[in-house]
Amino acid sequence: MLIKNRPGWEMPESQATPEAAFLNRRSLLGAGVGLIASAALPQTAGAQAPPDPSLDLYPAKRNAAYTLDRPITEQDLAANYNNFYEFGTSKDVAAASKKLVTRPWTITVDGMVEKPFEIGIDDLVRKLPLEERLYRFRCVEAWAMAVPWTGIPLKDFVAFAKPLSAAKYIRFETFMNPRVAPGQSQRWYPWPYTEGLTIAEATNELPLLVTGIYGKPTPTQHGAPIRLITPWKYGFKSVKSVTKISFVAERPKTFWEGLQASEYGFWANVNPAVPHPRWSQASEQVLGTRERQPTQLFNGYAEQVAGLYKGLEGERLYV
Ligand SMILES: Nc1nc2c(c(=O)[nH]1)N[C@H]1C(S)=C(S)[C@@H](COP(=O)(O)O)O[C@H]1N2
Ligand SMILES: [Mo]
Repeated sequence: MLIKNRPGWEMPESQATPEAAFLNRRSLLGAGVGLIASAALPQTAGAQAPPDPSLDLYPAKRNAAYTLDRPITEQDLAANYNNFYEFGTSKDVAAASKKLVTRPWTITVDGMVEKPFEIGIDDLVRKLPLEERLYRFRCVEAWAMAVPWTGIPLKDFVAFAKPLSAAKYIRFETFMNPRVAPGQSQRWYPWPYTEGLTIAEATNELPLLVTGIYGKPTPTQHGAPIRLITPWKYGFKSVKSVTKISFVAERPKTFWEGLQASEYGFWANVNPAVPHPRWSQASEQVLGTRERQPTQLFNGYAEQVAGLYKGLEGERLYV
């Protein structure tokens, strides 16, 4: 039995007052750490890493259908306050994440599809069009941001993958390499990180397979070279650095469910009225401000997604 000082799944940052977390962040930036995280920096550890081969695709055309009710979060703030447990349980993982080598990067598509296949990231981003969207983002820890993501609408990817009608869920899996990601040596976590959506959720207009942020290929700490973004769900659903996408019949068991199912469920839809067992979800700390804003049902995206949950009222939809 492993003895641990501080179980990672307690999401320690959420125990601090949001204000304290914010002030930490400011001193961090004051020390110049923000510079390390610039999206333009090469993503391999070597000094002379080649430029990102997808650079010419940025900035992608913005989809004007998605507008914000708040200012865009400052790029350096978003890039230096991350959850990426593969590289540590603090928010300060940007530098450590630079060890992740994102080229070549192959995504395996398997399970219930007409024909399983593998595709390289650079083939994928040239096969399916990228677009930019401004989305709110809400972590289960009750901090929030608003950023311009660039990516492929997940429904376009699903059509491309040609699932069989028996497929009911999609399972996403992060890379596994403890030599690069020291957090993965901590054996009490159910690595690799996995997440899942129903096919109905995945083919809704909102989820994006994100390859870029702030008009550039995403830096490693945001989940390069490709991650999921589901803006109506708590942030832990938005799995980073995906290497495998499987179409399956059964609901997949996710990383956070494996750690603490009572606190981090499969659905994880944002709802101000349903508290996390250890804190309220009624309001959120907006990164870069001293304000708390009221949390919105489905993080403000009820119009797009509320219909997905008709008939599922017996499920734990909001944890
Ligand atoms: N593979 C992986 N994906 C992950 C996580 C993680 O630790 N590992 N953290 C999740 C959580 S809790 C949040 S809030 C978001 C944070 O995304 P950001 O760092 O780009 O803001 O990533 C999610 N995706
Ligand atoms: Mo999160």
